[in-house]
Amino acid sequence: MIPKDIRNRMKKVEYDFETADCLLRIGRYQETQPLIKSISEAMKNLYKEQNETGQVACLMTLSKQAHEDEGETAGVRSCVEGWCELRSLWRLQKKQLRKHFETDSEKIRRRLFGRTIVILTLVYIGLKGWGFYEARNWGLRAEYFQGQNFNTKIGEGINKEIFFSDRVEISSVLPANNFSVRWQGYIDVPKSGQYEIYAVSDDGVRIFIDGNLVVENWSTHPPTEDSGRIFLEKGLLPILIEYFESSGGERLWLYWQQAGEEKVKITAKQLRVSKE
Ligand SMILES: [Ca+2]
Repeated sequence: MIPKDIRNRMKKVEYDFETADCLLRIGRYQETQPLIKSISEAMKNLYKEQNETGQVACLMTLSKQAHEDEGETAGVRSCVEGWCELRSLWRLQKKQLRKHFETDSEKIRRRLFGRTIVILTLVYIGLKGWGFYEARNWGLRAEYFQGQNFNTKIGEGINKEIFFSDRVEISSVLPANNFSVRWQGYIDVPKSGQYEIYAVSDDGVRIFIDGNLVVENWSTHPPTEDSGRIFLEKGLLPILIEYFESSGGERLWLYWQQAGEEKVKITAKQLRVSKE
C-alpha cells in the first residue's frame, strides 16, 4: 500500500508524454548515472502502459532497483523525489539537451517562434522608443528672469505644460515675487480653422502664435481669463508666451477651442520644444 502523502505527490507529478520523453532523453544523455538509467528503463515501460497501474508498477520496480536496502516505502519516496528532480533538471538542461536530441521539425518550430518573439520585441522597442523620443520633444523652452520685465536671467529649462498655479511648478529658481518667464517653441495645430485661445493669468500674460499677438493682459491682476481669436493653419506653428508675476499668487492656465468644439486644455502633447 502506498502511503497517502506519496500518492498525493504522485498525482502532482502527473504522468505525461513530455515527462516520459524528457526522462528518456536524460537517460540517454547521462547513461553513466545508474538511477537515471534505471528510471529511463522504467519510463520505457511506462511509456507503453500509459495507465495509473503502470505508473505505480513502474515506480515499485524503480524503488526495488534503486533502493533495495531502504525498504519499499523509502524506495518509492526516493523515486518520486527523483522524478521531481529530474523534471526540474530537464528544465535546466533543456537548452543543452535540445542540441543533442531536437528533431528537424522541432528545430524549425523553435526558430520560427524565436524569430516571431524577436520581431515583436523589436517592433515594441521601436514604438516605445519613438514614443519616448516624441515625449522628449514635448513642452516649451523656458527662460526665467528676476524682475517683471525680463530684467536678469536666472535660469532656463523646459516646461512640459503651461498650466501652473504656483511658481514652484514652473521652476525652483524663481523668487517668491517679481519675476518673469518667456516660453518659446511650437504648437501643434491638428487642423486648419478658427481657434479661440484662452489664458487664465495672475499676473501679466502675452501670447504670440506665428508672430501674431493673440492674447494680452500685461497688468497686475487676480486670476483673470482673457482670450483671442485667430485662424491657424494645420501643423507646427511658432508660439511665444510671456508672463510676469508681481506679488501674491501666481497662475497661468492655457486652453483653446476650435470652432464648433469644446474648450480644452492645451496639453504637453500639443507643445514642442523643436520642430523635429
Ligand atoms: Ca500675483
